[in-house]
Amino acid sequence: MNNTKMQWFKDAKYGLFIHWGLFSLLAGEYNGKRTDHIAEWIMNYLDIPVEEYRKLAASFTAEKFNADEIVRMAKEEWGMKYLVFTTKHHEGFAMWNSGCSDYNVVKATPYGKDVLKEFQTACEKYGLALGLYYSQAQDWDDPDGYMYGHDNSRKNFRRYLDEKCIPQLKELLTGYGKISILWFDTPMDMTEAESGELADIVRTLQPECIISGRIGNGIGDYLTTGDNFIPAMPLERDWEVPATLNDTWGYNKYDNNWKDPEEILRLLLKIVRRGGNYLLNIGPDGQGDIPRQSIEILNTVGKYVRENADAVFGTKTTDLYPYDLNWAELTAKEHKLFVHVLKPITRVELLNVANTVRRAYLVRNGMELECRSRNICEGDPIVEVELPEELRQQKNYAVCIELEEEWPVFEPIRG
Ligand code: H79
Repeated sequence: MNNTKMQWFKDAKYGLFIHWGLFSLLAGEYNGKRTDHIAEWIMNYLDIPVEEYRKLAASFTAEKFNADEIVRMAKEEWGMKYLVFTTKHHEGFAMWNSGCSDYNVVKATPYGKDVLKEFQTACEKYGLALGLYYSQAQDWDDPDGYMYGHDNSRKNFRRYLDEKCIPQLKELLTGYGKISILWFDTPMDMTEAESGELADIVRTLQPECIISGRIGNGIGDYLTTGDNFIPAMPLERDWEVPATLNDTWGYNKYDNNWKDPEEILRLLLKIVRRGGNYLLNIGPDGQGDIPRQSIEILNTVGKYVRENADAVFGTKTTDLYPYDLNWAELTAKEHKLFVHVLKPITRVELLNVANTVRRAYLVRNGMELECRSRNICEGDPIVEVELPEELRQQKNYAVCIELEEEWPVFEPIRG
């Protein structure tokens, strides 16, 4: 893989996924029936007829939508480096002014503005890389698009590709400035030739644009893990975890199963430690308003990420530390071992770390901390950092231990 092209992605670590479409208006409920599955699948799951579903567009007024504010928060409050927006989800509705399908946000809704253009403008203003989600195989509106759980055998998928998918892909890659990621999803039964055809279009029109693993047939530029699934160890290739803050991507007013911000922070650090990126989702409601709980979670995690940016960004994967620490996550870069302290502790004790330590400090303000390396009575090496009284009651801070050696040296457990 061309390393220069992937470099920004390797460095980015943390991004914002935005699921917004006509499904957001239903908010997990249609004709008194609720879905207990991911809410953007409601058309499929509750078998809503195309003509009925299309009527939703008439109530898309998006009075609360503010792309500038969402992107500002992502960049300035949440510490994120890129954004991926659902330009067309499986429902088939285009969130931009598509020339080849009037079933789009400009031509079919009272809102009438190009949502993607608004995201492009905001991303350029704040310096966030812009990625586009595009459901390339499933299209529940087009008679020839795939639909999971239905008989697709008599469909003319080629016609859908030629008349909708490929023309729309070209619009997305030529009308909205620099596109950093084309985030394909659910390849279904697409052949390697079909996936390759889409990849060639991306690579011809925007050679720097990277392609998500879900283009299918193993030809993406990086691996996309299962939704909300986190690899247990570093992987050979670049990778990204797409994840939700509750149990849905598209807005569902009945889903209150919000994750704890501390859990999200721990998962972010695990992912970063293992060399991946975390693409965290928000699902604005039908008006374009972001659930308050999402904002609160991302604000909390964002404060930590911004205060401890040196311990998150630019870190590299290293050998695995042999002990499971329930109070900390570790990250590292050249000559630095970062200890992310996630529970109150009396002192930092890292058994089987065999480095010579130069100094230690609190990442958020540079405060010097007393540290040493020695051997305990069983003979194993240990690195210790003393914590002042006020830190002992706290959690969620990072300590940097500067190392004589370039990388942490973790000794195996010998017992
Ligand atoms: O965009 C998000 C999801 O809509 C999409 N990928 C993320 C990023 C996705 N597409 N497919 N899947 C996720 C797998 C979904 C399977 C299921 Fe279902 C959908 C399980 C429950 C709803 C299909 C319908 C099987 C049972 C009901």
